[in-house]
Amino acid sequence: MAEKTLFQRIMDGELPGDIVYEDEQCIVLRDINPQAPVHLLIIPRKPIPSLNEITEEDATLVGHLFVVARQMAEREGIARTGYRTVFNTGPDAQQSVYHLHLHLLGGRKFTWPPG
Ligand code: DGP
Repeated sequence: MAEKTLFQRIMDGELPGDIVYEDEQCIVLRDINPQAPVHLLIIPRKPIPSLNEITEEDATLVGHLFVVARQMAEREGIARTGYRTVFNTGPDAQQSVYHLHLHLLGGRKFTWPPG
């Protein structure tokens, strides 16, 4: 069997994690290495490695991750000022954990294009 990802181990209670929200489909953690005053990771319970592996069957789940991102943005007080949602996919995008996760970043002004 493939080794569990870090996020799977946090979800299974084997490692500590600052879980700020959870439901049947996903959990939300504070990023351990925040890149903005608000930096949350919205992680589906289903262990999909990256956006490269999603299928039509995952469409509702991926939509749910964005609904949760919107709710978290409101809860964190960044909905009005703005925020960024990011899926890093693969080596060029610096994906480091191969369990799909949506970054929600806010609380500061970002530049475009991203680095
Ligand atoms: P990515 O590079 O897109 O695969 O993002 C992985 C993120 O996971 C990165 O921003 C750092 C974060 N991270 C790594 N280890 C841990 C951990 O043990 N706990 C939490 N909460 N976040 C972690």
